[in-house]
Amino acid sequence: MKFSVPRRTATLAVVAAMALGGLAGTTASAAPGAALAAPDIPLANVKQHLTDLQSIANANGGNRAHGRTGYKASIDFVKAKLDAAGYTTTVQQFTTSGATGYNLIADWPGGDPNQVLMAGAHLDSVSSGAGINDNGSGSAAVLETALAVSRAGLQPTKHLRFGWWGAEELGLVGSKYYVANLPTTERAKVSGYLNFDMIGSPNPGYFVYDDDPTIEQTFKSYFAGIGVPTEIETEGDGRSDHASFKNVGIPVGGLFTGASRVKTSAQVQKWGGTATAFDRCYHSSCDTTANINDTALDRNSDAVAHAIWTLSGGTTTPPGKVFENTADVAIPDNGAAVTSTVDVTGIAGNAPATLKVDVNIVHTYRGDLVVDLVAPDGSVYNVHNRSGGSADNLVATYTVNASTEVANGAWKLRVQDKAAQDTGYISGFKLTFP
Ligand code: DTR
Ligand code: ZN
Ligand code: ZN
Ligand code: CA
Repeated sequence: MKFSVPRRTATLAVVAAMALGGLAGTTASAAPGAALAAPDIPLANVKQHLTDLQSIANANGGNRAHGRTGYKASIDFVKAKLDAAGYTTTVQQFTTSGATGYNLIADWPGGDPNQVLMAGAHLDSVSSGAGINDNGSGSAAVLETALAVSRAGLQPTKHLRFGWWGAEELGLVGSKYYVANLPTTERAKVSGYLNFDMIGSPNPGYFVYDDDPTIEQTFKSYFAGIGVPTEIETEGDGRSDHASFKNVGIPVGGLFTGASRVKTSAQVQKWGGTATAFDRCYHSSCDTTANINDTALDRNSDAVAHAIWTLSGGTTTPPGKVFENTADVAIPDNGAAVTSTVDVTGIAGNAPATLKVDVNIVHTYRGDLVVDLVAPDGSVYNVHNRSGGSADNLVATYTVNASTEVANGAWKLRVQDKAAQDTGYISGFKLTFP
C-alpha cells in the first residue's frame, strides 16, 4: 500500500534509516583527498543470496545452467534486487549452443562516464548441479557489494558498472559477447574489470590474479591488512571471464579460492585445511550451499568492496566552484513541476562537458519523479525519468554535458511527481564547476 508520508515523518524516516545504516539518502563523502573506507559486507546477506540461488536450482531441475530455466530465474532474481536499489539495469541476450543466453548489466548512476570501473561474475552453473561455489559465490559477493554501494549512496569519481555473465561454462560466451558488442570508444572508457569466479571454496586458498599490477596490489594490500597471505593465481589465464576483457586490452584483476587442484602441504601450512582439492565438488552435484567456506566467502566479499571503493576513486574530487540551493521545495503529489534555482556567477565562457549535478530529493517513491536540469537559456537536460520504482529518495550525482551552455545565469532543477500518492520535497540542488 503506497501512502503519502508527511514531511516530518519522511525526514524522521530518513534520519532513522541513516541511524540504521539503511536506505539511500545517506551520501558518503570524505574530506577532499581522503580515501573512503569500504563498509563491511555482511556475510549473512551474501549467504542469503546463495540460499536463494540454491532454491532457484532446486525449483528448476537442480541447476542454473545456460539454456535452462534455472539460469533465467537467476538473472531475474539478481535484476530485481538491483532495480529496487536504484541501478539502471540492462539484460543483454545472445544465442549459443541453440539456446538463448543472458547477461545482466547494472550501472550505478553518476560518476565520470569516461572512467568506468567494472566488476563481474558469471551467474551460470554447469548442468550437473546448483553451482553455489562455481559461481554463486562470486555472483553473490558482487551483488551484495552493489547493494552496499546503494545503501551508502556512494558517489565515486568513476562510473560503476557491474556484470553477471551467461554461458561462462560453455567458454566465456556471455562475457565475450558483451565485450564484442561494446564499441571501441566505450571499451576505452573501462579503466578496469574485476572478476570473481569461485571465491568461497570449502578448502580455500587465497589467490590473486596477477594481471594488472594496480588491481593486484589493491587486493594484496587488503589481504595483508587482515593478515591473510595470498598467492598469485597461476592457472587462471583464460579460465574465466576476465580473459574476455584482457583480450581487448582492458586492465583486469580478480580473486579465486581454488577448484579441483590439490592444496599442497606448504599451502596447508599457510592457509590451513587439508592436502586435498580446494573444491572437491567442482562441477559436481555436491556444489550446494554446503560447499562453501564462510571465512573465505566473508574475506573475499570484503575484498570485493575494498577494491570497488578504492579503485573507483572513492576519494572526493578536489572541489571546484560550487553553487548550491538547500532550501526545501515541496513537490505536489501528481501535480505541477517545481524548481530549485542556483544563480551561477563568475564563470567565464561555457559550462563544462562534465558538469557535476548533485540532486537530493526526499520522496517515498522515486519512480514517481521526472527530474530535469534546466540551463539559463531554457535548454532541458533530463537526469531522471521515473526509474527506481518504490525505492525511497533520489540522492545522486549526475554528469551532464553542458558544454553548449553559457555558464553564468539561473540554472534550475525541475522536479515533477507524475503519479498519485507518495510525496516529498527537494532538499538540495548543487552544481560544481571545475
Ligand atoms: N573456469 C572456471 C573455474 C576456474 C578454474 N581455474 C580458474 C582460475 C581462475 C578463475 C576461475 C577458474 C569455471 O569453471 O567457471
Ligand atoms: Zn565452472
Ligand atoms: Zn566459474
Ligand atoms: Ca506520488
